[in-house]
Amino acid sequence: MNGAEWLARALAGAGTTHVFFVESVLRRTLLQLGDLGVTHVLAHTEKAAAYMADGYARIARRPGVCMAQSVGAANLASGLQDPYLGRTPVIALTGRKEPSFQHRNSYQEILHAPLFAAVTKFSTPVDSTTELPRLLRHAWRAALADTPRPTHLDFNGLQGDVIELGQTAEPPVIDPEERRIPAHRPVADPADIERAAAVLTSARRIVIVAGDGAAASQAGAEVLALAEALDAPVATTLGARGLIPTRHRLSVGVAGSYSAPPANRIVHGADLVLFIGCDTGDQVTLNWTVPPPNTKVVQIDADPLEIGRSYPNTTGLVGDPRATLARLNQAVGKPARDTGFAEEAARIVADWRATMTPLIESDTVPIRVERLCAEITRALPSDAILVVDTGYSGIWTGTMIELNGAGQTYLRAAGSLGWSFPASLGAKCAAPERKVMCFTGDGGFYYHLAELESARRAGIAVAVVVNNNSGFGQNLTGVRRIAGNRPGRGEELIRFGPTDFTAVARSFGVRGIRVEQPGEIAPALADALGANEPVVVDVVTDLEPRAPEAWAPGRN
Ligand SMILES: Cc1ncc(C[n+]2csc(CCOP(=O)(O)OP(=O)(O)O)c2C)c(N)n1
Repeated sequence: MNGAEWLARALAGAGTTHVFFVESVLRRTLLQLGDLGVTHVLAHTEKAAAYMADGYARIARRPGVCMAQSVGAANLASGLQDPYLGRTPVIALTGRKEPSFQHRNSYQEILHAPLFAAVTKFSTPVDSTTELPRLLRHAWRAALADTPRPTHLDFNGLQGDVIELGQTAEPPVIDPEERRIPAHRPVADPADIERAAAVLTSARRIVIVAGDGAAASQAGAEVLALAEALDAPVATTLGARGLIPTRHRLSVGVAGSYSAPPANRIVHGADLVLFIGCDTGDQVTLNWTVPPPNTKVVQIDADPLEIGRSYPNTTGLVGDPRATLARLNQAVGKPARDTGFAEEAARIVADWRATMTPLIESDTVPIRVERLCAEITRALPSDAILVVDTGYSGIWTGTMIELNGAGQTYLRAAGSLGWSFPASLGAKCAAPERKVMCFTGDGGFYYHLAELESARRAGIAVAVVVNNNSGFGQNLTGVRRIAGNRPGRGEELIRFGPTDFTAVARSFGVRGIRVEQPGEIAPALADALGANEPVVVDVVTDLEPRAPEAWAPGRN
């Protein structure tokens, strides 16, 4: 068969239900995919197509595929930064002009390899169709292996057409076993498990910090079982928000720089920290101050390179978090525990929650974001997917929205402003039966407004909640710090709007609901979540209120 048919059959056979692209690329393949029942979602920018594939992959737990022609490759590569940092298996397919066009000032084309080097685990040209099966299988395997991350195939032909037209005799199969994230579940060495169990049971003030790797491993039940056995409070990374029920007596919330005060205070007060599938990077550790650098650590990670990366005093367990925890839980058993630390942690959390109650219940106008978050908690169905943007959108939702730890999924941007709206569209494609809500600031929403048209055309029913405060709210604090205290100075760097996003939505044929009064939030959310079409809920808020601020060592 020709390369187009091979590729379409191989992708469909691997369980791919949607691909995301910008014309003009792999036209024959896309038509074949359509014939095989795979939906091709035409996006308006390559970056959005990459984000859609990212959201898709995280929910489908299989690689997400995005495509662009040669001139779109740079845009597509820029969209891979977030899945690279977020550890998502996205497979990028690009066209590249034929060898006879190289090194002679070709129109529209620069070297692709350097663009993809920083944002992929594996990137290679595909020069002939006979090489396509081997290289796609490798790109697929590499995207899923160990730490999942994007991979890239650069097809011969401006639109990949040379590869589409050539012939291959290989069967159109990527992997005889359909693999999902995590592709493998190795269990740590039994001797290491016994050693870790002994270290854990002999420590008194233990805190668990569960990370995105624990979420990817779907280790929530095992984390909770160990926490209960050890009476250990559980903090999470932002990406693992909702791994355990956020209202559980042992849940202390998100730790690090995007957090409310309790978690950092409690992690900092521990004698021993158990990191589970957690990268110990600057965000979750508040620049390696929470916990302090010489803290005693036990760490479970599928990637041996992560063990002790930032905390040298570490006992390591190399293995899949869920599979390894299942054994560790057996080894730990039900030891007698001093419940003092867990009780102290619960008091810190309860005291903080009490300070938030008036804001959560606030009836003031402009609407308080704490109130908006509380209404979202009430509105989210028990199996909803919440996709959130970076910056304040991450902090507000990660500190103020409660999740049930049993069916609800929280996806967050790994740092790129604007990621959440296209990613939420991909997430909905992967789980049409679940309700998907996107939470974004107006600054984030502006990036990919054009995808409102894609959502309407493709019938992707996402409820988009815009925290519309007419500016880059998160940056107000930083701008003031630089500009000094003169009223208004520096605000021109971060203010824009006001914009009525319901009018914007309507112009794309999408329904919008404007919310200006607190009492209007609940009916608007119910309406948007109940709809079988995309709906924009434009919530008018104020730039001024500050999101919860992380506790840092040395602070009261
Ligand atoms: C691609 C990119 N550019 C810039 C930033 C820096 N940044 C982080 S949050 C933020 C402001 C977010 O504003 P908005 O989405 O309106 O949310 P708000 O803070 O107002 O709630 C900016 C500019 C970023 N994270 N990503």
